[in-house]
Amino acid sequence: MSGKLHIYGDSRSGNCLKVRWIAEHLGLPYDWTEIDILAGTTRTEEFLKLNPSGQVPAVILADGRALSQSNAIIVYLAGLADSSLLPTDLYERAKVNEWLFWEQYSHEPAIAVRRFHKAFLKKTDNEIDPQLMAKGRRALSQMELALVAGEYLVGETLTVADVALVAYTRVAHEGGFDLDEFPNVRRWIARVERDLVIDATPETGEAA
Ligand SMILES: N[C@@H](CCC(=O)N[C@@H](CS)C(=O)NCC(=O)O)C(=O)O
Repeated sequence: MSGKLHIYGDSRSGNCLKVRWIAEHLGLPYDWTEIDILAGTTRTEEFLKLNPSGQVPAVILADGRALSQSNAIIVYLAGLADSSLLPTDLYERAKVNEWLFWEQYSHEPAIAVRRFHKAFLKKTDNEIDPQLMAKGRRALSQMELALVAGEYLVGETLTVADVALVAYTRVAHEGGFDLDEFPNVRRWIARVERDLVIDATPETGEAA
């Protein structure tokens, strides 16, 4: 046990970057072990002891306990730091959860998965399930509508909902999605990238 947060992640993965951005935004010291998901490192016996789901991100907290699932990790870290990233008002907090669950069910499985097939596995559009484009566009349209009312997804400041959602939205074009169709979403991406001090150019241009 290092006494410091330890993140196991693939730096091309939005789910993993959520955790890094939160740690950096909150000034939490951390170590990072790079895990190459394409090399099967998440399936080794050693890694499966850390996260039986065989997925990154996974963390060992400063107190030695393990945690996985990107959104569970970022909520925990924001709570630990008593940060405004997690609203104290119960309704607002529930709205944050609404977005976090929605991200994992209706957004990431379409936008991140299509991107993975296109940018990582180099599949042609014809080889990719057409449902992914349709579902991803529906998700982007829902965000576009939500962002008519405000600058952030919940309330008037950055929350973990924005962090979770920006991870794959900002690189949706790598999955073939045209973000020009969603001007509110584009402005929100720039705002969240500025708040989190994320370089607007993705690390590799091809992340999972
Ligand atoms: N719901 C999980 C999804 C994690 C996930 O899909 N991780 C991918 C990388 S983005 C992974 O580890 N893939 C490797 C594998 O499944 O073997 C989360 O939010 O943490």
